[in-house]
Amino acid sequence: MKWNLKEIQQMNNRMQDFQNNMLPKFEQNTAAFLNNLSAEKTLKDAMAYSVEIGGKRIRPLIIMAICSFYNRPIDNDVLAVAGSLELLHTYSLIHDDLPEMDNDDLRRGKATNHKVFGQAEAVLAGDGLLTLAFDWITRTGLNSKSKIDLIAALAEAAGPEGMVSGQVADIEGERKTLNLEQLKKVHERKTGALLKYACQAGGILSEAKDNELDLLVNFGASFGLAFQIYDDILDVVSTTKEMGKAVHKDEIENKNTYPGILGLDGAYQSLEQSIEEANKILVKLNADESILADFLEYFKGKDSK
Ligand code: GRG
Repeated sequence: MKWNLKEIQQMNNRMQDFQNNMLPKFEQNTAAFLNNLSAEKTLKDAMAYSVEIGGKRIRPLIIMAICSFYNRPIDNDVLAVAGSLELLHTYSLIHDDLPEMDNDDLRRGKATNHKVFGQAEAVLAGDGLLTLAFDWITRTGLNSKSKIDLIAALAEAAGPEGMVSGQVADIEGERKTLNLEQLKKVHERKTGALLKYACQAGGILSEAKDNELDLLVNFGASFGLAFQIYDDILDVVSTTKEMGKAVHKDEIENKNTYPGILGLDGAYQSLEQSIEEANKILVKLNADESILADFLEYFKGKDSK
């Protein structure tokens, strides 16, 4: 397979239409909610800065795609739940970029939060976004069960049983050489947990049946794994300009990665396997020809093996 970054990053037309349709509503709603926040000006500015400088919005798009698959209208409740996940994800990026963690100057093509607002403000902007994420779910017009299910699932995904532990394991892993199973476990929590939650949230909002919710969560897990492998591959094969963040850091910092353990070809093979797993789950959901299948195109060049 000859992987061409430009082609890999090209979405197909249906996905492009979906994004053109969904993202303006999402951005408008999220910005309006943030703007209405009654908080210290610097805090509000720092929070809005990192959310509004962009990002692919993959997690909210997954939520909206699952709702669309179930013909659940993309109303203000869906937009709030999708927005709340982007707030939480953005908090994790702000904290990850801090000097005490990954020490990055560039994120989403712009200066990182602490470079613009200072370290204390960046920590607090992250704290604000994390807390606000849960607040936005409580303020929806959803029924109590859906709200509690969403809050519980988000807390599990983002908290010490999910992303936070993944981040700790990742930092500690830098001092040792991990095997593939150990690396997979780190990433299931660090990157996979929020992507799994995105699928779960879409299912909860759409009142999917229990067996379908299970399949959606499994899809999220395979998608999350593919997402991380792809992120590792892009760190090797892409440029800072293309990515909007520093690249080649994994090798310089001796990080445990899929290309590091398996070689670049091996990493591509693993990526392919995860995509196939995810696609098999979509078949079980009768969703393999739906917009959800287009998310898998995100990882593929047009000249796939
Ligand atoms: C600080 C608790 C805590 C967790 C940080 C998100 C994270 C955990 C670390 C980021 C480091 C990293 C590069 C992870 C790999 C995959 C990943 C989560 C990439 C960033 O997500 P994208 O690609 O970013 O969706 P955008 O900017 O498009 O939203």
